[in-house]
Amino acid sequence: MDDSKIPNNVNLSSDKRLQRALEQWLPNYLHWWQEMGPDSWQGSDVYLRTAISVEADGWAHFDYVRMPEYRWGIFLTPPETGRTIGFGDHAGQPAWQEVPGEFRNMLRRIIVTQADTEPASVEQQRLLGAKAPSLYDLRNLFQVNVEEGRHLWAMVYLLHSHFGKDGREEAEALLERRSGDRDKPRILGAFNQPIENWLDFFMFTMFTDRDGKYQLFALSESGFDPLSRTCKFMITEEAHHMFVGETGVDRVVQRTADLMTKGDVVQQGGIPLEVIQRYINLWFSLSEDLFGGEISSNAADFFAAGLKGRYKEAQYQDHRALDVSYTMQVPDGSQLIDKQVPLRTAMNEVLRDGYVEDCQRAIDKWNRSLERAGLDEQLRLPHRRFHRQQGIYANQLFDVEGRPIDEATWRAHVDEWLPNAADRACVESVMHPVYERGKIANWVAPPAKGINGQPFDFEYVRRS
Ligand code: BYC
Ligand code: FE
Ligand code: FE
Repeated sequence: MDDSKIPNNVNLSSDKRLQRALEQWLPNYLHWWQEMGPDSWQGSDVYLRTAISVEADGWAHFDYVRMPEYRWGIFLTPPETGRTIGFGDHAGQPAWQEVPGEFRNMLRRIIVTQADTEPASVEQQRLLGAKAPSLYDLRNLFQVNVEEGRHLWAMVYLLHSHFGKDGREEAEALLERRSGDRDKPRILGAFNQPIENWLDFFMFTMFTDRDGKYQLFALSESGFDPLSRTCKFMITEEAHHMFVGETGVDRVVQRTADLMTKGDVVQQGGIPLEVIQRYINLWFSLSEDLFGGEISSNAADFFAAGLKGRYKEAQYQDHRALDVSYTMQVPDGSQLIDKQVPLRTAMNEVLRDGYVEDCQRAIDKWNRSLERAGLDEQLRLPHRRFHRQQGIYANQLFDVEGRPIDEATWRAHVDEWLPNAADRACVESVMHPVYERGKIANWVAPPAKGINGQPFDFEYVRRS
């Protein structure tokens, strides 16, 4: 059995055609990684975890690795015997091991959309290594990057193994689109936004990777069993990405709070709290758009087909979601009116509800850091209608409280609500790289502990 090129737990060597197809995709992937992956650090030894199995205890192995030599593998959680479809029109029927013909296009589209976000995020984060606040943070960036690369592998495996020629073409196209490119952009909005600095990065891993968590949970309910099993394992890796974001923002807040108690934050080389707030407003709203429209026939079709469920579907009694409605506030001229819509068409909004609650939990945590520093100031989530570019609120303007406003009001206040040119310049001006062991940039507090039981002053990256 030769699984040496592509580590896997799917017995790849038993399917020679598939193995050959993936081995042909591998050099194209590596070429993409060299071109669009982390800039400058490819020859350095990085203290990384590599997935080696799916066992709950000990699926990861930590060691120094050069990123191009990272073993990107294909890991699905073990099959559950007798698994049935958990929701929708086919609830109770055996889960599909092969793609059901009638849902082939829908399923391919879901998988391609999921897949596209993974390399996009690596592209967006490509230049951050030049300005890392510490070796600890630099290592976390690269950990996130190689795992997003592995998530691309996870989806490409599904495309190659279940979608024939179209699947192989889609896998090639995933290496051809580029984040932010005018002619061949990535599919979803937030994945074409620039991540210019480490505050963007912490916000992205907090808010955008957290969309990933909710989407992966919804897909892990899928009646298409291989998709369910691959997403279940991706979720275990995703936890670290959100940890990087949530604790990253918290550490910026802690440092800012500390500087606030001593004097002027900008003069001391920190990031003012109102700037942090505006970055929250930006990345939260961009990430909310990733859930799609509030009222969506696609979402209803995905649910009916049994392809995409709700977050932890088992928490619900009724898995058909027929003859039930969901009430949402819908724009009607310059007013908002309550409207009842069929629950199946509201599935994007149901998923977003859980997401907003989860984000609020993190905000509360950051506010406790402000309280501990003895400050009265608080951070907050903007209203979900604020700054939306998808869905029913996209064609209207709303303030951070969610009140409808006119364009003149928007223009008068936008610089208070979203990062303005001065904010970006301010953040950029404090982003000096710190590559010395145990040292950290001035604008962020050190983490409470290191990675895998190592201290903060561990040599997480050995520069080549
Ligand atoms: N930007 O019916 P609608 C992650 C399009 S993140 C651009 O309202 P639907 C990760 C939509 O495609 C998780 N276009 O939406 C995080 C449709 O287009 P067509 C990624 C958008 O289909 C960090 C039209 O608008 N996974 O893993 O119900 C780092 C009307 O759409 C956007 C997934 O997204 C947008 N934001 O829902 C690394 C899971 N939103 O048909 C990784 C798979 C909507 O008119 N995707 N549109 O051409 C899905 O389940 C759904 O496609 C969506 C959209 C939830 C994204
Ligand atoms: Fe991912
Ligand atoms: Fe992620």
